[in-house]
Amino acid sequence: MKDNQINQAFEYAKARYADLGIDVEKAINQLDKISISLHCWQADDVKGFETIDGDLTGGIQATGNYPGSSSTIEELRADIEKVLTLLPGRHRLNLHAIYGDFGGKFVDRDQIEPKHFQSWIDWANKVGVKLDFNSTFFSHPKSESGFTLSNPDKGIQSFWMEHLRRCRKIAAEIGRQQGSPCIHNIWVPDGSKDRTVNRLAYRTNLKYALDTVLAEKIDSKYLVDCIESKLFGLGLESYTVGSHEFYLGYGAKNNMVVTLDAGHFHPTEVISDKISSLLLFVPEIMLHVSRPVRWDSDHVVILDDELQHLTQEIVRANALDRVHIGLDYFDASINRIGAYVVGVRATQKALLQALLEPIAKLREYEANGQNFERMALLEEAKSLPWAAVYDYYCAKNGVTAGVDYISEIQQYEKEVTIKR
Ligand code: RNT
Ligand code: ZN
Repeated sequence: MKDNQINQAFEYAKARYADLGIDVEKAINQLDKISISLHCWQADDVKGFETIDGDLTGGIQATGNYPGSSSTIEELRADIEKVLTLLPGRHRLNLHAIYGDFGGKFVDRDQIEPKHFQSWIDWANKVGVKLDFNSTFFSHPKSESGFTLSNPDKGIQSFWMEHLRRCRKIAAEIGRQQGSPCIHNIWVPDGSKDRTVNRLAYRTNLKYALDTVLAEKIDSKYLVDCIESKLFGLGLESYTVGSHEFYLGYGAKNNMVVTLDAGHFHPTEVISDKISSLLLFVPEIMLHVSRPVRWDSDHVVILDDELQHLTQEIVRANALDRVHIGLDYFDASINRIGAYVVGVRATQKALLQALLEPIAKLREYEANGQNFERMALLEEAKSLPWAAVYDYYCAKNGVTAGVDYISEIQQYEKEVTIKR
């Protein structure tokens, strides 16, 4: 896009919004403060860098075989650096424990240490991103029975408890070195394909494992743990130990951050409506912004209605400082750099629209019982020139605006990823 087009459109947008009493510069400044946590696993279809090759398990699946996936730490870092050049704002990178720098050696999950992530910390510091972390309870022989932390076999359960313990230490060390708490997400795939007669037993085991490991207090200056529920997984359709009720109860009781993954609920159930409830009962929320499509919970995020409802709920609740926004999807059927950029930009656009909402007027209408007026203004707000504000925000940050990032990604594909 040409600079003068961007500027002209922005001036027009600014005036249109000013007529509604909205300050676009303020909205841009608010948007600029929101760091989105990019999931490292879109770059390589959730493979990671453990030396033992195995399939992706745990009821999740990346379908497609588009060429150019990263397969080394260097390639993955280069891809993320490329992605960051195409995004306005400062963002975070969300690592999984299997993405450690293991130096070509096999290091089992109950043996990992902060030193395996030191090169990540150094890299992140160099490129100016903060890191978040996830323990990895899938794609491992000891998770094949379907049960990790909830396993009735004490040996297997304690193996995973040790993994969790070590992941918390690693995340805390990341947080200490980066001077910003590292958010550590706990998701276990535990569940069963068919009906179980031991629902309570597995949940009791999971609660015991979490209670025991989380009892080891770590300063929240360094580490913030969060817990993620799910409805079902592939091959784990009948029962999930860590259900929504389980973790909502656990989080409310223990004052913990709860993770809401947009793809982990019934097809017509949405996480946007959960924000205002959870905010009353848990300290903070972590989001895994994703896009469910039928059985899959992890399609690339696009600017759809639910994404807009989600960001509207966060902004309307004045909760930007209590909701952490991370992405979680994996699509192996398209250019993976493109998948990141589309998802982050969609999320930013949804946030910007929410920040530009004429909320005072809308609330005034609602208080007066003027429901037609509320509906009409909500409808009009959808087509206000927010895209011009986003393009301007990109340009101001020295980032390609509009469709131009498509050719930049094609170029990177030609020069880098296709040669892998
Ligand atoms: C799985 C969960 C979980 C994973 C990542 C890889 O359904 O959403 O967050 O996607 O940990
Ligand atoms: Zn998730």
